[in-house]
Amino acid sequence: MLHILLRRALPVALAPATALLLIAAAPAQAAQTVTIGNFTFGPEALTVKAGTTVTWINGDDVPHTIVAVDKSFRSRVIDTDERFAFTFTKPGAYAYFCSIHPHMTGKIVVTP
Ligand SMILES: [Cu+2]
Repeated sequence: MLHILLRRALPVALAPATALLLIAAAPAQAAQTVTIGNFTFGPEALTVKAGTTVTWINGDDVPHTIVAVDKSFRSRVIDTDERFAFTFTKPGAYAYFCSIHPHMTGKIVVTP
């Protein structure tokens, strides 16, 4: 009986726990934040080292998305106070925009 309960509960319970562990395991300097406010990505351009996880937080009261021009990452629709995170492993310049409001643009520059 117990193993049946565990098999049902584990996939649901593990997903958020795993995400938290990954965030906790990352060095402090390997995390950067972009805040969305007033239909603007702030900072609009951000330079990080390869391996850095960038987290976008929607501070607006309307939903947004974060979509890479080269399609290397794409968020779901992010509502108010929701987040999207992506870890940049390859150096390069990654231009992105909001697919709902395409005039919203930003750039992540990844250095080796
Ligand atoms: Cu938007």
